[in-house]
Amino acid sequence: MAASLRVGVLTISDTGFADPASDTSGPSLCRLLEAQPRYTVQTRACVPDDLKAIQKTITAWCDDLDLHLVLSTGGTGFGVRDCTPEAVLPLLERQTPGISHLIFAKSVEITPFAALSRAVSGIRGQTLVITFPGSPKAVKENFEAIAKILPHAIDLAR
Ligand code: MTE
Ligand code: CU1
Repeated sequence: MAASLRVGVLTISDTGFADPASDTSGPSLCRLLEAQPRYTVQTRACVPDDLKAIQKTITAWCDDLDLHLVLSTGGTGFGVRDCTPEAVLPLLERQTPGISHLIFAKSVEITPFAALSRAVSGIRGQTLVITFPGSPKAVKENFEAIAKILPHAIDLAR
């Protein structure tokens, strides 16, 4: 069997940070990953919608833990505190617009509200980083949109 793909799951949410029990997107994402034998959730965290906190965690996960994949949930919208794209973009050495487009294309087939996500994706070192919106529904739809291509994408980034 192919070696396990090590994943970090990061919830980005002021409310989730204040009350961890209110975070349903992070646990949903973990369940989706763990339902597939290839993925192991190696680390999980919740940070507020704070640029520095987001950057500190994702930088450490990519540079020190050498994860295959970092998936975040939340902070991609238009709210004043939403800063996930602004935090993640400067960390990416190469952007992967095709992955973002695929998620967007599949999502707008389901709901026009997908247009309200400013999600980004790319590669830092050997780690693929993808930002999902902050609801269990969006997380599931985003993950299903890229599930087929994800293992190959991860292989290519190594
Ligand atoms: N994408 C999918 N596939 N399904 C959804 O339900 N919700 C949208 C969008 N993307 C949604 C989606 C909504 S309503 C918002 S406001 C944005 O994601 C941003 O969400 P965020 O601020 O929680 O990251
Ligand atoms: Cu919304």
